[in-house]
Amino acid sequence: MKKITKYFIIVIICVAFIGVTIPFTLIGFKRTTNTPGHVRIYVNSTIYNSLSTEISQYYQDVIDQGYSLETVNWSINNVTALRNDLINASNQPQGLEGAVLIGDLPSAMMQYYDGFSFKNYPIDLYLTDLDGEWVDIDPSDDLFDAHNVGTGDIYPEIWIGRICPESLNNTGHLTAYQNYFARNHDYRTGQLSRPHSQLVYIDDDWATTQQLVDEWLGDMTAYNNLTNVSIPTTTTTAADYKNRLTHAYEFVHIFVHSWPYEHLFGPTGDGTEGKVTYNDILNIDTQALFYNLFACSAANFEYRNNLGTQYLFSNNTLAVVGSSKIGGMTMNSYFYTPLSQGKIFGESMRLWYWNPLHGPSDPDSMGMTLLGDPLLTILM
Ligand SMILES: [Ca+2]
Ligand SMILES: [Ca+2]
Ligand SMILES: [Ca+2]
Repeated sequence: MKKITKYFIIVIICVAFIGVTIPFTLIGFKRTTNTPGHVRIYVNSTIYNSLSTEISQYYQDVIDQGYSLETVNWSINNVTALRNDLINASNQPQGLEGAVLIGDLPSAMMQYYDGFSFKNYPIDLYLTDLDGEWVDIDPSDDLFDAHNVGTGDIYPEIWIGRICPESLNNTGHLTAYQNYFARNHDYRTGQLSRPHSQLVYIDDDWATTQQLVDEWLGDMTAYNNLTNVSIPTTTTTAADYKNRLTHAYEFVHIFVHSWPYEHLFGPTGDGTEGKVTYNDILNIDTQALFYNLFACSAANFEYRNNLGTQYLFSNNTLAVVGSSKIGGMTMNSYFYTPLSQGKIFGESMRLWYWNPLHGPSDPDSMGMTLLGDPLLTILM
């Protein structure tokens, strides 16, 4: 019951903030295996040669992890072609566990009505649900309008993660790629590590009662060493959060109202307790390796200078989970428990989508996105 209570509180907050309504349905939970499978690494052809050293090292690191894989030099700017390639790969005898997208690779765009107007957002569920049906009622706009069971189901069969700094205009892209793969290798070889700990930072509207805070914390099942910052016992502000970004947590999970390019602290997202902009993330010496942003639209990776991409290509970051639209991750244990068992980020995210309340039929889940290397674990 408590999950449902939490759900309604979140719905009330979101309705008050942006005026949407959210249905939910009960679904089953899918099981999976632990054996490393087959992976495809797509690299945008425009950066393939300049990143050949980094790609070679990464390829070897993933082989060492036990996966079989192939690298694809990709040049078609058409997301349907990319999905068809994934479907074709999944139908081969070796199957397909997931894909890593390096560089500016195409994404599907979805349209929805938020109660005031139509909004668009990039939807990577299009590339992971390989047997569901995606409907574009008016194909001339290239915006999907509906997602149905089709001949399969609406749940993801595979996972993907994107590694692309090219939406940032304050960062050199080639250097950003090179630095990212350097620290990725460092993490995999034990040269980059943090105390196994998590900061859970909960701004006002997700911390209205201690019971609600306790429910959020109860779902943070990947770490025993939790630091919780939430009202009423502490003060949650932009200044305090920016300070804590310089502390050596392994994982930061934040709940805060946001636009794609800034966090807005304070009740209703009015920003009265300060803002954290994408330039702040660039300029702060951020220490964490992983982020989960319960921060509307922060992971809209098609948006210029979006926060999710800025976090990913800041100092030490390896992976960022967030939403490309209104919404964020609820029922977090379905993500964190697989992580705590050593499952990779991509598979943990895929399993989260199979949770019984907030899977792909929940509009607040449809924008959930993984930025960074989906093959990492928190136990490497
Ligand atoms: Ca359309
Ligand atoms: Ca499916
Ligand atoms: Ca606050």
